[in-house]
Amino acid sequence: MFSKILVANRGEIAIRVMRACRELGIKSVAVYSEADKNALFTRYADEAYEIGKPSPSQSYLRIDRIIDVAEESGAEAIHPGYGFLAENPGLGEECEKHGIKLIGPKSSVIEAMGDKITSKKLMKKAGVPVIPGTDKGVSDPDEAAEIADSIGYPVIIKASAGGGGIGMRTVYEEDELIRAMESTQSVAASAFGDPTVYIEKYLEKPRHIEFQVMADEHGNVIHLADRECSIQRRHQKLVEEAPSPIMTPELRERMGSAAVKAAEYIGYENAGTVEFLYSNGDFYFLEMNTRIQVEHPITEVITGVDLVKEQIRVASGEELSCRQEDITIRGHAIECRINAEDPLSDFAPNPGKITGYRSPGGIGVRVDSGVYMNYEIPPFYDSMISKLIVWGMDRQEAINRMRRALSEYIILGVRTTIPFHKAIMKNEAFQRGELHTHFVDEYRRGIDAEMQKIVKEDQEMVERLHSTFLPSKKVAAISAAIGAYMHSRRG
Ligand code: MV4
Repeated sequence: MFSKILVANRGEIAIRVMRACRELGIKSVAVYSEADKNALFTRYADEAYEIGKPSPSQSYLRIDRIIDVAEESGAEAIHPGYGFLAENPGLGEECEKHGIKLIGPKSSVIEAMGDKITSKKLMKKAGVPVIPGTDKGVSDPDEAAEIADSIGYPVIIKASAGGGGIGMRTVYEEDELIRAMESTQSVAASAFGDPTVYIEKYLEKPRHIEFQVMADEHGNVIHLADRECSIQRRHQKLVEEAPSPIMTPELRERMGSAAVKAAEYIGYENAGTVEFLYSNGDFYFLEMNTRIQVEHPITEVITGVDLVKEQIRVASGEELSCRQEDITIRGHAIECRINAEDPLSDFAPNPGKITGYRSPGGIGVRVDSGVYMNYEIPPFYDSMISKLIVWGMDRQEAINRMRRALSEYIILGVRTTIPFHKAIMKNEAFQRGELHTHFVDEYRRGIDAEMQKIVKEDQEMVERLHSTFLPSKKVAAISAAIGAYMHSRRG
């Protein structure tokens, strides 16, 4: 087992990884940008090193500096978290050159899954269902028209180097096809430096259902069930739940076996996610994410498996701590991503100082967060500041518990997505589990109206809170100082 791990990330995920390290008796090393001097994760780490300017390209993406810190501090392994370098094959290659273990799959596998045509081809060969269409680049307009005709409109043009929704266009009739191809090619060329596009049948209102997989370096692969991530906006997930409301033991068996087959076929190691689109009873491979994901806690909550500890164990060469038969699902979990964004102004980022903070608790509630009272959220990074995760015996209890936890959550000083989540939890279609990837667009008017009401009530509440509990600035300053101290205390 490793004795020291460098965490090449920031915010809540850096803390999540360091928590696993601490439980395993492993020292943790933080690397941080100038903008993150006062961030919680730099205090939580056993050692912390500044590596550059706020801009990610000058700090969190600097493979050379991160490797230097690993060598200087004597870290034997690097955990990349999600985002930043997590799916950059270059990090693994450099680690290998310096005799450092990267906690993740092999670079060649990350690279193969990063190219959508390559991954689709591999999955088809592995016998995993893929969306009808091509698994090769298409550039000839006549050929494109023929393909679209044979699969039937609507179709979708996708960039092979794309992902996360950039470089995609839907086409409803032949007239639009050529123009859509040209525009997708040019977007792909400028965004990814690769103009290759392919064509698929467009599924109109699919569900996004993904499977967590875990593989060791001895050929053992298991899945840890499903998550439904259909509640998203502009390809940013907002609410995730496990299991999917439509899952049955039979469907889980079929989709889970496909996910395991996918991972086995490509020689996968460590934690990964196989994404599917589900439509009208059928499911199709979409993408594979070769990292630990933001929403991993809901899987931990229903399976009881600590995925980050498991990542560290298998990276050190140990076998998986459990077999497929040992994985059982208990109850239901929901995660709400709390972003410093104004949901009433088109989710505009709203960084700034957190002037008041009180996180929810009680039975079945987990908060994974990187913030504390009086912390200033820097404007340079993504706006997620906290994840609120709840568990219930069933979906209804989880929803009720999430509503209760959201009502306890106090964040002052910045606008957050909490009102959006309160509105979603109250939405009747959500409560019925009628989810699809266009849910937020479809119910936008109702959600907006509900949010207006909630924000107004919250403002009145804050005014009452100030007049009853915080009559003087001094009291607020003292409680802020205690809060910051408690959060930065070492174990
Ligand atoms: C699709 C699709 C419908 N049909 N492919 C969006 C992200 C990108 N990586 C793949 N995406 C989609 N591909 C076909 N053939 C709908 C989407 C899609 C989507 C997928 C997952 C989660 C959210 C989404 C939101 C809009 C569109």
